Amino acid sequence: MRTWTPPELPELPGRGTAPRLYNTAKSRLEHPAIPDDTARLYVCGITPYDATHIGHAFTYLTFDIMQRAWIDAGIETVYAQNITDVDDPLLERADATGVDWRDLADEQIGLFRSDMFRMGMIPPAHYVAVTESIDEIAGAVRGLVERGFGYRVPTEDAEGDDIYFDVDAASRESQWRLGDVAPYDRATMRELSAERGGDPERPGKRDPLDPLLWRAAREGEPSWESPVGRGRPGWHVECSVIATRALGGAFTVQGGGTDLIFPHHEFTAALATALSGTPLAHAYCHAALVAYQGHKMSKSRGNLVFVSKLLDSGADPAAIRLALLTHHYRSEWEWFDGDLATGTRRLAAWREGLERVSDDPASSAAVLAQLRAALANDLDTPVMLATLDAALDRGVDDPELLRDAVLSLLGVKL
Ligand code: 5CA
Ligand code: ZN
Repeated sequence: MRTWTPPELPELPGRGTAPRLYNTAKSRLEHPAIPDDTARLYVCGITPYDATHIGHAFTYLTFDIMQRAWIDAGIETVYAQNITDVDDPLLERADATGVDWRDLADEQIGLFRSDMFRMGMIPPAHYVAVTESIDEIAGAVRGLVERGFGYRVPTEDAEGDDIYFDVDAASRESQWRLGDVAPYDRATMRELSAERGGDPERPGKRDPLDPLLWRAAREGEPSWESPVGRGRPGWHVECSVIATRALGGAFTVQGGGTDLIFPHHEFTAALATALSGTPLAHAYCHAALVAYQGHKMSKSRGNLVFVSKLLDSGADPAAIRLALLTHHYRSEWEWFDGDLATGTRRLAAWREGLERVSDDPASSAAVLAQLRAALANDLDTPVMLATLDAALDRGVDDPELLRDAVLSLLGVKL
């Protein structure tokens, strides 16, 4: 899929260090392996309807900042992202609004692309829609069945069978174990599975947690002919296939919001490992969920604040970035309508600070070193913002250097 024009990334003198990151799978901070000095990052992309809300923006900004940290440390990055452009909630929305699901997806992908461009996000090198990858995904489902990790469940409302992943077989016969990614007990997993697209109650499954690999064609639903029957892919196998085709196995970071830890990232890892014998990623990093009006900002609840609406009403993208970067990516927080004004005030103060003539200016080189240290410490953007507040309040000796540093490391144009 077409992406968007990359932002300007000025080169800075010297070098940062590769960031220490919190790996959900290990529940600890670590430096994920970066073989060949190339960090490979996969971030789960949107299901294209109701995009782009502030929660989405916070997640994509987290991984934009992660890449800026790697780039500043002299590490090459390869970034891949998918688009879940055929999925139950998208189809339901298209039905409910009388729009063709493809038109809804296209329109929303266009809107997301324009939001990402306006927000100055680094675009993925591989931007792949599920509908562009059906053959490869169906091939992977066939491979899983052939290896004894997939089984058929008869359907009442379709001609063919649905196909499920056998969690127990994979736990016994592959390198993956249930819980390798998600630090939850089984009861929690079962609850989350029911909440997040799984079907623990479905009769005929070997284990309630077994996730869908292939859904046989139903009347009125999109479907494709394939070696595993006519139908469409399940969610997790889509990301396993798109990620490993773009980045290979054992890539650096698999990312997304914390709502994807289970079942999605647990099972994308399981399926990729069962298929290839190689773990999916070294680290699994997650952005905390943004709330609004007391609840997680979510399409299903409808409590959404759209980036495009803020931008169209005149918000400076740099002010939106600052409003988001006030929060560390691992702290849950709630968006308040006054947050944009706070970001706008900070941006104005920084712009003024760059012009300030001071007889005791802060050293821009020293500030850059502090910014790099905070960035390397699990992307500590609140500390970076506080550092800049103090320095720009005082005035700096080399405004050009600081302007470049803020643009390069935070994507904030002063
Ligand atoms: N298409 C799937 C991933 S394969 C999906 O989750 N799509 S999504 O449109 O629902 O979300 C896109 C990304 O935004 C995901 O990484 C998700 O974890 C993240 N996200 C969704 N809601 C929020 C929120 N309220 N706060 C932070 N991140 C969120
Ligand atoms: Zn995904």
